[in-house]
Amino acid sequence: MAKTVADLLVDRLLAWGVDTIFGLPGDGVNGIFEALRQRQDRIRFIQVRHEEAAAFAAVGYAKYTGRLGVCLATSGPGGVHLLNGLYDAKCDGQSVLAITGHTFHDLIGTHYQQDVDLDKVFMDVAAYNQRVMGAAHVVNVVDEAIKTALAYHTVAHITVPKDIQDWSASKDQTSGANVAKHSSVAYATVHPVPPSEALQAAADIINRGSKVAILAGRGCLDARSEVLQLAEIAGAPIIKALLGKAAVPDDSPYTTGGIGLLGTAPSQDAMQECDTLIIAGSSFPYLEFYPKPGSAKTVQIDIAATRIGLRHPADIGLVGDCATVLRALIPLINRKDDRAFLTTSQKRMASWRRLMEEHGTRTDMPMKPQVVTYELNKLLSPDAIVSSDSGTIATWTARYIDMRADMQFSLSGSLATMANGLPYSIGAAVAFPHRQVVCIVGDGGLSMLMAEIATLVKYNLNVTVIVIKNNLLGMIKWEQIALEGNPQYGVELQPIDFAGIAMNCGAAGFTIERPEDASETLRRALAHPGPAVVQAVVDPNEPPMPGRVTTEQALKFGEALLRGQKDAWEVIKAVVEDKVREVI
Ligand SMILES: Cc1ncc(C[n+]2csc(CCOP(=O)(O)OP(=O)(O)O)c2C)c(N)n1
Ligand SMILES: [Mg+2]
Repeated sequence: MAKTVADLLVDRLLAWGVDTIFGLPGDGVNGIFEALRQRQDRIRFIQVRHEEAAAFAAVGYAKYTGRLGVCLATSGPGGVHLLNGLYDAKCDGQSVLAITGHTFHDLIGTHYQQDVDLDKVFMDVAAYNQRVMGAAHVVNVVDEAIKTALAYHTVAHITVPKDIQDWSASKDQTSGANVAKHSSVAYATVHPVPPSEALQAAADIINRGSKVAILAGRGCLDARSEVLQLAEIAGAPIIKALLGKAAVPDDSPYTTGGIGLLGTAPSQDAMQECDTLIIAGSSFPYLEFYPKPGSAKTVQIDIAATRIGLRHPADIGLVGDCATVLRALIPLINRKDDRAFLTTSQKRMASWRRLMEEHGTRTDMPMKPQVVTYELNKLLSPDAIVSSDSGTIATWTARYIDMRADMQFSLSGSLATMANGLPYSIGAAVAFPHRQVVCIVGDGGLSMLMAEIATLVKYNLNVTVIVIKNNLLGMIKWEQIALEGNPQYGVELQPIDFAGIAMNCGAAGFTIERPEDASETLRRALAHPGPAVVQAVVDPNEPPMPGRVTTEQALKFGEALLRGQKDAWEVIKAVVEDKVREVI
């Protein structure tokens, strides 16, 4: 029997090495599902409960494996549901291929059922975006889509009208111009090496600096030893953007941890005091955390030429991947004898760690959220894969979960969406069934895609979900109070029994309410074979204070309290207690 367009599509995915697809079926992709059914021994279909989760799972898969993530959704609503996850891929530079169906090819544009031109809908999110027109077209289009996603670390999308999926290759009308088998799966990666003059100019800047700092981002995830070597030679503290959290381990004496509102005070101090900054593989977005323009000479390394000078004026840009560029740059750098800048950072980091320990070991009731991440940190495996969501949980995760050995971490960095954490962990656990996978999420974020707990159960994925339950869209509460000076509004959540939901889905469910139970319950949950959900009931008034509070933030805080913030006294108490702990 001649192959259908769908057969050709799936065979070509196989030829590219695709072995996993996340998605949800529908009548607009039934042809593709039949092709997948026939090849299920070679390509896994992971069925999720919401297409947004399929796209997030594909992003998680791409982030943790470095491979192409693939998601599949039906025409119309299924495709529309993918959108948020695809933007997450685009914003965080992940190679993701989205495949969707369309309505019958000869009814497109006639208000027929599910007649949504997803290729038009995805025009902004997808760097490659095509409608398949027949059997002679599909292979070429798949090749180009995958090459674009891989080469530009971004999103590609192909949509196939449902009837065309069933068209037989032998009956296809080909144009005379298309030569069969002209396109291939050969893929060559780009390895630019900057010219030696640029490397020397960058080295001169670094050699002249007396307070050198490194901002390491996602681009350094594969350049750990090079970044550490550079830090050692240049006597430079390594400040980590959140997506670069796993670039160097947190127990390294060279790192001051994260930067930004959820970062550390020593990172912020190093950033403000340095006279030379090396930005390596990061486009950390918050401009106010960089040194004042003009105050630090800056060398920037990035794989994308367009990102040089994007957030902070660069004196020299070096285009290439961080490992390659650093290997070429390091021999040109003189070892700095003056280690004062580094040792100051190290001393500050030691007191920051004491402060974190102080917060993490609090015994108050209601339990402080930091207690959960502090205890969890001690229990994670040296190769654990951790994901998180946007919210105050990102702060507790950023500050308390240390990267060690081969651990990996991600969240939605530039899109900063909620609800990605659980699906990311699906992508991770499918790719690495024998590693510990943990997601740390908020009650707001988890409730958005809560049905994916059933996906964990369906595939018996070894994922531990830690939900920090403050019955709040906590981050927004604190933004309203501390950044806007307004009393909180619209942020309270109807409480959900997540442990009960988990058990009703067939997963294990645990609850922690008391700090003294945290360690033991987390240990049991992590040891549970298969999916487990731990709900940790925490103090809704614990603020995710920045490492350094600005006067403006303090004033806004006061303003909100005066203007009728509810539980004002509880809020003041929590903030004052945190502040007192900082100074004693
Ligand atoms: C999809 C989406 N909607 C809204 C927001 C805005 N937002 C950012 S954090 C947050 C609150 C998150 O609440 P929760 O998951 O409970 O975490 P918490 O802050 O309470 O720790 C909201 C609403 C967002 N980032 N993404
Ligand atoms: Mg919450």
